[in-house]
Amino acid sequence: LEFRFEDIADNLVKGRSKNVRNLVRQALSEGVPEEEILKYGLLEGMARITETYKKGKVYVSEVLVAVQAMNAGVDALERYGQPEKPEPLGRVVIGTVSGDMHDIGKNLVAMMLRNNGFEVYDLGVDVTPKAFIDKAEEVDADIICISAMLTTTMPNIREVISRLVRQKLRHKYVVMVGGAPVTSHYSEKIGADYYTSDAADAVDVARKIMKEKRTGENFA
Ligand code: B12
Repeated sequence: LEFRFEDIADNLVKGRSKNVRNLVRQALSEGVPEEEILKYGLLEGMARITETYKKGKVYVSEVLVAVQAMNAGVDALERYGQPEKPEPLGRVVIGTVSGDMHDIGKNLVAMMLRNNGFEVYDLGVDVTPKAFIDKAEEVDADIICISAMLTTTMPNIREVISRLVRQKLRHKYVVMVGGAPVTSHYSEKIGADYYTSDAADAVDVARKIMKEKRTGENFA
């Protein structure tokens, strides 16, 4: 059977994880670029379920099974990544802030970074400032990526930064922030280093950060 993006989106909306996983694998084996599978298949499906949810036409439980199917698809994409892993481009600690359970966007950022040569430590959701920092110290991270999806949890990004400052560790890490309610203005206001609006930009910025870091070290 010929592969169609439509089938991925459709199965995602219906929460059919197994079908989504198989379709993603099929697409990959047929050489369909990862970004296209993500954009026209998985994200298209997410956009549709979000739309119907907003109109009150489906229950949260149905959104949750769709989210599971989304994660199954992302997982299939991720496992396809190159097996021979050379020296990582950089180390990233990523998570969603305290009180916040949203992880789809954060997972995408983690996956894209991983598939682009970064070593990624994903702490999951509801991550305390202490947990972010302890992990960064433990793995000698270069970048701390913080996600927040609610206006009520967005201030918790600032808590991570304040704690870094208090522990006199702010200079050691580049802080990149994102999530639906976050803006570049807010990012600046709370003293983060970078804001990016999507996973692809996050990769570009992370690459740039590492390039600057290496150049800096050469001159130091
Ligand atoms: C799916 C969803 C849920 C799922 C989450 C499942 C999961 N595992 O993630 C469930 C049903 C559990 C849920 C619960 C809630 N939700 Co909700 N949810 C959404 C929804 C529909 C989609 C979010 C999503 O995944 N989008 C797809 C991804 C790909 O996009 P993204 O997350 O924005 O990520 C991209 C960028 O933002 C960026 N990015 C994200 N993180 C990071 C991090 C870094 C470092 C970088 C660089 C970039 C980056 O890159 C990503 C990829 O390109 C949004 C609506 C919306 N329009 O956003 C509401 C939404 C976020 N939820 C909302 C609310 C209110 C809630 C609840 C409080 C509802 C309730 N009354 O119970 C609870 C809160 C639970 C909690 N404590 O966290 C509101 C938030 C309003 C606000 N301004 O605060 C929204 C906006 C819906 C709305 N319009 O009311 N939700």
